[in-house]
Amino acid sequence: MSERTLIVVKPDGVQRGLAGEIISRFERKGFKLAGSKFMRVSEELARKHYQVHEGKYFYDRLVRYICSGPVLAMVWEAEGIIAMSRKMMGATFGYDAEPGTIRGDYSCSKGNNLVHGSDSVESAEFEIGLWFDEGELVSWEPANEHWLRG
Ligand code: YYY
Ligand code: MG
Repeated sequence: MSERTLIVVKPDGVQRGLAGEIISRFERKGFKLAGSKFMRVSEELARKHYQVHEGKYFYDRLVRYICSGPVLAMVWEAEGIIAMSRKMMGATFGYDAEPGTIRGDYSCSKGNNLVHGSDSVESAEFEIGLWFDEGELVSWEPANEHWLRG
């Protein structure tokens, strides 16, 4: 069963010119892109997106951070993508994320961490519905599907 996840290149990832690198890693892994948009995040969207963290000491800072510059929001698809993409992103902050992961390779910050990825099927469904309209998502068959999923 194919699964979808929301991946967002956060403002620091965009400003540092790492959007292409992050796309490239997911693309080469064999994930399928289902939608993308380059956008500014409204405070309303940020607060809803991070509602599970409401009340935590870092919540307001987190909302300010995701709204602080343009982001690249994407939906990617593959069987098991949520677990795989979380491994590829690494631990929450780059200072303790493993080398070889996106955060481990490109960040040593204790506040900015380049990328967001949904952490469960339920959160992916909630987040994709929040960020994208159904009509913005594309279903398609990559020509190399047979080699990727064999
Ligand atoms: O899913 P992930 O991004 O790895 O971490 P979460 O525990 O969901 O936290 C969301 C977001 O909050 C994280 O990307 C950075 C920020 N944050 C923080 O600023 N300080 C913390 N102690 C924990 C999380
Ligand atoms: Mg999370």
